[in-house]
Amino acid sequence: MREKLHALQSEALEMIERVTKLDDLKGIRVKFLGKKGPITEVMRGLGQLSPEERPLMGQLVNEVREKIQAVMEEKQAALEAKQLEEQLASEQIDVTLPGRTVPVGSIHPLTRTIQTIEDIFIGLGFEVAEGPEVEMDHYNFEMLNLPKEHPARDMQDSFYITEETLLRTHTSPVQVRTLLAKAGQVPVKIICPGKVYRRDDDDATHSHQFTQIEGLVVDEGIRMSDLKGILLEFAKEMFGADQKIRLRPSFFPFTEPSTEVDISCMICKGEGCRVCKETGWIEILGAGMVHPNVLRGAGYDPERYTGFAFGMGVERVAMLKHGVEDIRNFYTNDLRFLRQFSHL
Ligand code: FA5
Repeated sequence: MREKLHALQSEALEMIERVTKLDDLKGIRVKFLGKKGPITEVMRGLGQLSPEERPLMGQLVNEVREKIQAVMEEKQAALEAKQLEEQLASEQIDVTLPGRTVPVGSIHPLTRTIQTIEDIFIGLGFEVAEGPEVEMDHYNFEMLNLPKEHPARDMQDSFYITEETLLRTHTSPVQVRTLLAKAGQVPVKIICPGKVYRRDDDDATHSHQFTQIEGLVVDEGIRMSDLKGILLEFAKEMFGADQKIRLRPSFFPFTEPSTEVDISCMICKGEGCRVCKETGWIEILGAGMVHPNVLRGAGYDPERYTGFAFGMGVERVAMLKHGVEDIRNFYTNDLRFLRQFSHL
């Protein structure tokens, strides 16, 4: 038994000496010191020895086991150190390499235009309101003095979802929603940006889906001159101090009197071009004094309160501001176009 133990020790030490991988070292541990290994077997057999031999052999087994264990631990520490060294060498970082550039997106020019317009009106004391894009006929038309079968409904060719719901054709239903929510309180002074939808044929200045910003002011003593003053102030802040606006008489069922507002064309400086259809002016919004029927319908006494409202096309404003000749550029997501606005 003594010789067998010495032979086992030499065999184990020799194998440990030769091993180069941590996993193999684990295998050797199991082979020699595991539950089914030869050392455990010898320990189990100790009971069959004579009482004189038992303590001597017991001591020897322990010595052999401790020796193997000690050498093994030493080897394990050496192999782990070597592995760490190799890992560090292979993962070495060259800090002098140039960094990788991460492409950063930018805000869409229409979103930026909305933000700029919002900032201007917030500066003039307006609050920002919101309304749904899927709207009820009731708010989109009826409460705006456009009963069913009213011929002026043809001014805005609509996408109906059911007989009573449609994609809103303008942001004006938010006027009604705001007045109802305010329940007769004044002053009302809001703008509302949002997407609107019309069955218009797409061309350089028209899109079937576009963006409007509605404005509404209601209080005692609001006059047409307040509307003109606010819009001129907006035009100057948006386009420059020497900017001109032009009011043309128009018709909207929800305002009386009504007007369409043009801004001098910035692309051709009034000379006439494709965008302004050779007129030197470009229409950016419709406006007027809120019709008494609209005020009354929303619970405001038109004898006491008056107001003005406007609805502007954000794309038209962005086109003028940045000299964009075709509205479709905003929707085709050509990065070469969009990148021109990344600094805004
Ligand atoms: C209206 O939508 C009215 N709700 C505006 C209004 C509000 C009048 C409050 C009075 C009081 P209009 O259909 O003209 O009006 O559209 C308003 C603006 O939206 C236009 O001046 C134009 O700048 C823009 N616009 C209209 N149709 C299109 C289109 N298909 N594509 C891009 N912009 C458009």
